[in-house]
Formats: sequence, structure tokens, C-alpha cells
Amino acid sequence: MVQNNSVEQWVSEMVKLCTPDKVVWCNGSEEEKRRLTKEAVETGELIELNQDKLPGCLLHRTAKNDVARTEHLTFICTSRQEDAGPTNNWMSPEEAYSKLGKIFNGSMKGRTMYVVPFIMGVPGSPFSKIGIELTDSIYVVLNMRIMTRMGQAALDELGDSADFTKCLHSKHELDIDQRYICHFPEDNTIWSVGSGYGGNVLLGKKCLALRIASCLGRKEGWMAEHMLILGVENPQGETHYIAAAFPSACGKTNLAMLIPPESMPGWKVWTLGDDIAWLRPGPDGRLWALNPEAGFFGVMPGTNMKSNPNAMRTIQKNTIYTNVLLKEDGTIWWEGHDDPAPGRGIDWQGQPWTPVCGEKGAHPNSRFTAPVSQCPSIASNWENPQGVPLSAIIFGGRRAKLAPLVYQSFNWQHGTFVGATMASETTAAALGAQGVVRRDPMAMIPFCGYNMAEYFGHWLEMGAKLTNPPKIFHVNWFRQDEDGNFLWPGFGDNLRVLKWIIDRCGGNVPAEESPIGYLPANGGINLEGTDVSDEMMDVLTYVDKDAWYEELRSQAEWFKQFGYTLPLGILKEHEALAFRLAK
Ligand code: OXD
Ligand code: MN
Repeated sequence: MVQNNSVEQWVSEMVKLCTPDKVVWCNGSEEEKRRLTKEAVETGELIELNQDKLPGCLLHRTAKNDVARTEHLTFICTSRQEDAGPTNNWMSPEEAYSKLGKIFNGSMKGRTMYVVPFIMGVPGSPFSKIGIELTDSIYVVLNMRIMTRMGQAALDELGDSADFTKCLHSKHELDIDQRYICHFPEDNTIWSVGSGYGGNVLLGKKCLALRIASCLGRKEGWMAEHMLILGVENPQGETHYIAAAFPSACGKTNLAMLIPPESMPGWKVWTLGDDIAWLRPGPDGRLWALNPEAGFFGVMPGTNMKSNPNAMRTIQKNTIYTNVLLKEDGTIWWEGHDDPAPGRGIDWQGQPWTPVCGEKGAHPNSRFTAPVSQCPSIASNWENPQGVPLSAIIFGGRRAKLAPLVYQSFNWQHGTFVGATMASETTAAALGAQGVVRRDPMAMIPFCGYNMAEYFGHWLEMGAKLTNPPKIFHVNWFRQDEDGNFLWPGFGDNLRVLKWIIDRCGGNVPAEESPIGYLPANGGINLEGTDVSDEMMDVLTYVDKDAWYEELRSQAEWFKQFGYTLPLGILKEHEALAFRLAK
């Protein structure tokens, strides 16, 4: 099956290290899926759900201490520490190979090593990259089968080239004290050990398509971003494409699958991706975007027919659920489901559960893995090998105060600064305190594979190459009033803001200039059919100068860690904001 010396040689080295009893090369066939599913169901790694109600669906429970990405155990391993930068954990490649090598040594004894070739991107696309993941987890193989184009197609695409990302994963003991997720950009290699949680072990996703890809993009003149991609079609049938970066669990999947409100007839939203966008300048001077993934790995709690009907319809078949509640009829439930809590069930920890037991039935970071192709709002061109041209880029965060509903940056450099100063309240997608405001530039703080100051520099350089760059905006769906009530209805009504953004891109609506950027002019956002009063809109678009002075100070404090490496363009924008606020 394989005629690639580099692949064979690397696999045999890793076999020597991990000493599995058996090595199975995955070809991605249906027969292989059936065989692996049967085996995992027999061992209890997966639970088959009610096949009449949820055909092809499975449930998996992770270890209790292994429910989210572990950022403190995630490392960028470069020869020089400054190449990883101050925002990443760093280990030297020697230390990492030696430390993890000891853990991997013999880690697959008594187990099977699966060889999983995969494509991030579309076969034949200039965007695409090949990876090969070696893993001892069938759960990982079956998830990779959904999340990527996996199997023989990837080996065919690779041919006899040695240009692939070497991804090694072992569950080992699922012991948090022996858990590491290490990236070696200089060797195009990822080693992950001791975890079974998706974000740590589906190595095509965060590890390759963001951390390693961001390094490749910098070298090769493109960008790997933590962004959804959607198309907005107006009643005249014209579609504009938008990419948007929000931190984990801040509504990227919901926005990507938005259903227009009834009061906006003729408008349509098309989904192209919900988590990762690879961006390249096109020959037309525009920025083109492609979703390198083939599946969604979405957050379960809060997903329902109001928040995201398209996601609900996507996950009715061929879906792997992780850490949700199992009901007696073999279907599932999670907090925020449309159905009321069942009288009893088995919770995500495998324990008997009732609504009054005081525990969550589903883990707050429980997930679904489902094929993108099953999404009812999937764009017909989502697999276009060239991607789609972007009209706008949106940055956003979860901020109770400060950031207005929407504003437009003055130009690419200012937009890069807006992205570089993004901040958001933390969520359950990563282990650690929740609800704390942290800086998360471009939503990439956990995912940038190199020095973030240089990453900002790369953004500025990319902008200089684009003769027709997308316009850059910032949104905040989460602004609250003094009593902690959300001011903006969100969900489908977010299309009103997208419409304003598209109108701005076409120069079709006036805006008000403010110190932080262009704001919607009075009446600029259509509120017909909402409960949002003009007074609420005033609060939603209010720029509180005192709060922005405080923000300016906090930005300066945060930037200090980069010292002289912070690009001049970012410093200039910081000064310009101070100047505009003082005016
Ligand atoms: C994700 C994340 O799973 O950002 O997409 O954590
Ligand atoms: Mn994400």
C-alpha cells in the first residue's frame, strides 16, 4: 500500500520506540470504519447509541482529568526560546525528545499502532498539507476519519515526497503527570502523549492546522488562523465571504451556521468552516480562505434548535459524541438541550445521574464530531481547491463591558492592532479558571506556533502584499447592561451586524468616526423585528473614554513582554489610539 521510503522509515523508527503488538495502516474505507467501530464497542472505548434514532452515532467518555485542552502542558520546542516567544511554553527539542521519548518508550506494548495518513485541505489544492498520525486510540482514528480527508487519498496526494507532518500520539496511561503536547516546527513534527481529549490528540486540528501551519505559513507567505468562514448571500443573489476569529467556545460554530431572522427575507448564510481558516493572497490581490478540516468538533452544551438548528440537524447521524449524558433509550442529552432533563441517565463520568443529583449530566466542554458535508447550510463551493475571496475579517470576544457591538478599523494596520489587542472572558474549552478576561490576540494565543510579536509582523507583511485586502471589523455579542443582562439578542439577529459589515465593504452605508474606529451611524443597523430599542443601541455602540484609557494602559502592559520585538506598526497604532482618545 505504501511506496514512500520516508514514511516507511519514520513509521518503523516509531514502531521501535513504542513497540506496539501490531501495526495497522488505515485506508479510510467503510469496511475499516465498521471493523474499528465494532472493536471499540466491544472493548467499551465507544458506546453504540440508539441506531434507529441516531444512525451511525457513538458515545465516548474521556478520563475525568482529560476533558479539555491542557495549555500548561502544551509546548513549542524550538532551538532558541525566543522563536517560541513569551506567550508560549517552551522546551528545547533535545529535552522534549528525551523526556517524551522515555514516556513513549514501550507505550504501545499490548496495543495496536494505527497509521493514519490525512490531508488538511482539499485534494489537489495549493493550500493542502499532508500529515500522518500514529496513534494507539481507535477513538482518534474514527475522529480523524471525520475531521480530515483520511486514508489512501492522503498517501496518493503525498506520492514519494517527504513533505509531511510527523504526528505521534499515545494515550499511554492517560496520566496528567505524564501528559505533554509538544510541537517541533523545525522538524515538522508533533508528539502528544498521555491524553485522549480531542484538542490534544486529533493532531491535524489545533496542532497541525494552527500551531505547525502558522509556522509554515510564515515561511511560505500565507496564514493559518483560528477563524470560521461563512458566505452571506443577499436577496439579489450576491455572496460575500467573511472569516471571523473568536476564542474557543465563543460562538464560532453558531455564527458559521446562522439562520437569518424572519424579518430579513431573501438573505442566506452559507457555512464553509467553523474553526480554522487557511488564508492565501490570490493573483487578484484579494485574500482567499479555505477550511482545511472536513468535520466539526463542536461544543455540545447550549446547542439547541434556537441557538443552532443547523448544528442540531448536522449531528443526527454519523456523529461521535464525547462526554454527554446517556439516556435510558440509548439517545443522549446535554445541558441546554431543547428537551427537558430526563428523569435519569448515565452522566459523562459513567455514573447514574438524576436532575437533582447536583452534578452536570454532560461535561461543560462535551463535544460532537460530525462531517461538515452533513450541515444543511453547507456552501456548494466549500471544497473549492482555491478557497473563497474574503470581503471582511471579523475579530470578536466575550466582553461584558467596553467593546461595542461592532466597529470597523480604519485600515489593515489598524485592523491588525485591533486583532492584536483582542481580549475575552475564558471558557471551559481549556482547563483553568473561567470567566476571567485574558488577552487573546486573533484568538490565537493558545495556537500560534511561534513568537507572537513576529506573528503580528507577519500580519502586517501580508497586508502589504494585498492590493484589495478584506476590511477588518470587531464585534462583541456579549455586552451587558448594569444588571448583567445581555443587550444584544445574538444568534440569527447577528446577521443584522453582518449586513452592516457587508454594506461597509461595498461603501453603501455611512458610519460615525470614533477614536476606536467607525461605528454604525444612527439607524445604520436594521432593528426591525427585534426588541432592541434605540436607547439600547446607544449603549451597545457607546465608547466609554475612561474605560478605553484603562484599556490603553492594559494593552501597553501586555505588550511589554515583547520588548523591542513588537512591530513598529503595532506601536504606532497604540500611540494613534491614545492620540485620538485625547483629542
Ligand atoms: C476548539 C477549541 O476545540 O478552540 O475548537 O478549543
Ligand atoms: Mn477552536
